Amino acid sequence: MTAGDYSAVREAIKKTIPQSSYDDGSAGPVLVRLAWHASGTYDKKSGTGGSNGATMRYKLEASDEANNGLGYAQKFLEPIKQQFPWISYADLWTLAGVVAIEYMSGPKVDWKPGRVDDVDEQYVPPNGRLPDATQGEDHIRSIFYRMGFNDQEIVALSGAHNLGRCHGTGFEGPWVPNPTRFSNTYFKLLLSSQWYKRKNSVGVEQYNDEDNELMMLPTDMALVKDPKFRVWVEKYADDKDLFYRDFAAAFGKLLELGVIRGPEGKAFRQYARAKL
Ligand code: DDH
Repeated sequence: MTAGDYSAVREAIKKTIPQSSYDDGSAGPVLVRLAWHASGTYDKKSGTGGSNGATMRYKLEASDEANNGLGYAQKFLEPIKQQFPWISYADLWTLAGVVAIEYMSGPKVDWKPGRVDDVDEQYVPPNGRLPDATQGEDHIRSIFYRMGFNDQEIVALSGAHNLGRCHGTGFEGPWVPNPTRFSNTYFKLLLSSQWYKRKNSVGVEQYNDEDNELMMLPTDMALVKDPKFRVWVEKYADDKDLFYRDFAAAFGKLLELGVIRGPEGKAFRQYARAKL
């Protein structure tokens, strides 16, 4: 096995995506969420957080409530790490998100290797940097502006809720009827369905369609309530190609947040960067 053979790693990731006894028969959505949460801790002002370092391996970050359920994703990837010990966890987790999106018929997302794992525990970002689903547009903006995204990119990224479901964070259910196929259905449903605020089986408030089969989070509903976000929801509901292009660009940017690269593309260790 040649070190640096990322296409072999991609193949191994593809093989691990079908999981007959997990969720909707697919590890794909949870792998996408792992890549996102590993990256979404970035703070552009301090330059801390982000995917470099795979700091979710540390207890502090793993125990952030927002990361509930991501142990499954890490477990699915562990045999691949054993098979290809030369790849860093930080590269593996981000690559798995990219491979999963494409596998589920989403767009190709640019991905570069070079992230490193050997960061000191003191550089683990604090809890609370990921979005809280019970909140609205102001919160969404403060979280994503902190990472360096604009309104259009926020809406594009939110389209990842075409995938997967809620389970284990208090919210319940999938956003779309086919949660293992990437598409712009989420945006279409946001606009076309009637959404009713209801308490789910554990008493948490969420939005459900008439039959209680599909759901939206309060933060998802904020995208149609806020006029500046709504413009983009409408565009992406209308134009799947535009959504795919914008999603690929924004997701690629997300995975690179905080990854400062040297001349050969190798990422600097976070502690080196924090001293800059
Ligand atoms: Fe999300 N997300 N997400 N999300 N997300 C959940 C599931 C998934 C928020 C909250 C939740 C993004 C943005 C936001 C995915 C990808 C992305 C769940 C349910 C909650 C809660 C978890 C569970 O119960 O298991 C909030 C709030 C936001 C926000 O923007 C305000 C973004 C940007 C992405 C992305 O990938 C770019 C995916 C995929 C899932 C499905 C996971 C699964 O296991 O299935």
